[in-house]
Amino acid sequence: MAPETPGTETQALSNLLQENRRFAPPANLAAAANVTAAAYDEAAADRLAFWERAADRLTWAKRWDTTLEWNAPFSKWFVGGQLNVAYNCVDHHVEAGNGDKVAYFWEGEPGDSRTLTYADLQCEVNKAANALTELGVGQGDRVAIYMPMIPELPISMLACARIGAIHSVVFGGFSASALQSRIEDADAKLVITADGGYRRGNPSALKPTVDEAVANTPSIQHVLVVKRTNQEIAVNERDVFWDDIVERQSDQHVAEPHDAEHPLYILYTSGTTGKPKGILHTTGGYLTQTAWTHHAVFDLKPDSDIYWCTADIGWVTGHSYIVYGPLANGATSVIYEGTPDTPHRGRFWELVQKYKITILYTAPTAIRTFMKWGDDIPAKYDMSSLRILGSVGEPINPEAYVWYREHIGHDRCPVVDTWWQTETGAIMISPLPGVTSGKPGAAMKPLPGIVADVVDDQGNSVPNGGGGFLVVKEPWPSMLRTIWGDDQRYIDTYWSRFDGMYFPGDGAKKDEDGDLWLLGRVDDVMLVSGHNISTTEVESALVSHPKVAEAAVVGATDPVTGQAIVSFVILRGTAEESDDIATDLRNHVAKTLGPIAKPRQILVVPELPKTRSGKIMRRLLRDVAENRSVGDVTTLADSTVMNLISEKLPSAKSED
Ligand code: 6R9
Repeated sequence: MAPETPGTETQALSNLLQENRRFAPPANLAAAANVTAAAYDEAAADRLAFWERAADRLTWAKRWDTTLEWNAPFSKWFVGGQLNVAYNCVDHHVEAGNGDKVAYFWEGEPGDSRTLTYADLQCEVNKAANALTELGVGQGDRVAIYMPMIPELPISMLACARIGAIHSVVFGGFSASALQSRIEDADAKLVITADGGYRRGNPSALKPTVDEAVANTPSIQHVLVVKRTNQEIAVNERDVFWDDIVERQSDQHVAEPHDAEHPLYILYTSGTTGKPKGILHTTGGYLTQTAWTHHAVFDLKPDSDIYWCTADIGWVTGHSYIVYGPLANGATSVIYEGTPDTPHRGRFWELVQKYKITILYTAPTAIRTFMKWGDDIPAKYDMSSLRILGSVGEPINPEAYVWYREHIGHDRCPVVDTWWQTETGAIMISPLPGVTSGKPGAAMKPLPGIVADVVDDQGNSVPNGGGGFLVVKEPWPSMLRTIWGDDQRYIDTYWSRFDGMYFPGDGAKKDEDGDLWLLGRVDDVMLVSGHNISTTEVESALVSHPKVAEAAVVGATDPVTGQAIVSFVILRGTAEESDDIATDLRNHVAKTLGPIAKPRQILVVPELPKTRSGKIMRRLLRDVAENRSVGDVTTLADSTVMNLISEKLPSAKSED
């Protein structure tokens, strides 16, 4: 574990954290698993044949001629094939005799609920598809969707998919200018929205934001409005109400097949800088990989599982693992409209108990929040239905993983840490719950059919025990096809750092067994006395202290070491802030990772700045650590957080 000599290593990231805990798959789960270890060998023997078998799980109107056409970095999958995504997600299950099966148990934040069977979903999607056609939306047209987490959101997405219109879902927390720029970039014809949704106990308006955005977007012909909260809204000439136009449509609609490479949706990612990128996903490859990974990674048994992904549908996790993957597999899912603390901090566990949820997929940020709120809250609920737990969005700290296993999974449920991105469309690196002996904090291995590696800055594969850049070396079915309207930016952003390899922008390491650990965005890596140290490892070391619930670290300019590590920590519910906490934590990190990783400064803060999808925004913390005025906070979930943190500065506990 001794740090390498500065300057001599070719690897890009130090490997500091040691983790020896292992969790083998439960025997009964392994014995009945959808996917076994054989899948790795099968995919290694013939990768394209493996993906062909995955594609054959879907219903094709016309089978493809060529599995992959690869004109690097542009791919086409299942070329010549035709299928309809909405048919696969809905009609197929009704025709198979499962019309009465529940597709979605929907729970509103105020406690209202709706149950939609596959037959109900078919009627609703057909009516919405007919309404879109009446509104002049046709194949290839773009539809912006700006909605709360209500059933009309997946219904709208499926209606677009059905008629071959391209949806662009914009997260309901974004501002009018963010919505406007996304409408403009995609040149959308229609916006689908709602008067508002419920958040933190109150109706929260959406329609005024749409009105503001579309005042300047001449491409928008209509705004289709669902009434959710019945709050008062301005009504403009181009507005059409869902109740008026959708409800009077026929519930019959013939789903025409679309080309396998027909665009399915655009989803914008902001990244760290610049104009948002419109990530483009297409039809056949995307549905193949979302459906297969949902079947494999969550071991979904459509007849007995109740599956809940807590993400917002406005993010890729919701697209792939609330809408397309689960529906293609005929799953029964739960959708929840609101926040985990409304009306009380046990709301998630109340839902697990109420719906007897068997598979739960959530984010490390949520898990750390639950740790902070205290173990006693989940302990009040019956969680015995759970059998698999998933994590996505950020590296999961080993301590958060172990807490999740113990306090939510009662040591019975494997935890699958799933690495992927908006750009990859579907899960790429993850344990398989019936195969892998999990290590807390590790995403373990690329899934069968995925070829990923860790390379040094020259693009050479690092040996086991080494750290560097994560890359994907072969095309995969659900990969982004381009950035909407900007092929050159697609090439520059993802394919120019390493020749012939996809570079996602994340750091990673291979441990002694060759298993993969994600180490955060390479933009966040700290350079301390010549060592590249990942934020993830230091944060995980801090979270492994019994008093710490959450931590964020950044590198701040330092006259002696180049950069020095500055840590922001949130204490657990039970922990008291004491005078020696900073010394304690600094020593704890030094003991866990080595003296090189010892933070210069520890700040105890009440909150951390996060994006609306829960990722920590270290850029803003760097501003605080370097005493600059804080930069652009428009993508923060709560813009007041930075004031709370800055107030803590004078009392900064620094030692040397
Ligand atoms: C699905 C999603 C992608 C970025 C990605 C990485 C981080 C996601 C992770 C993870 C470590 C995991 N990320 N899952 N890091 N372990 N299991 O989150 O998509 O919003 O596009 O973010 O999130 O940094 O590059 P997206």
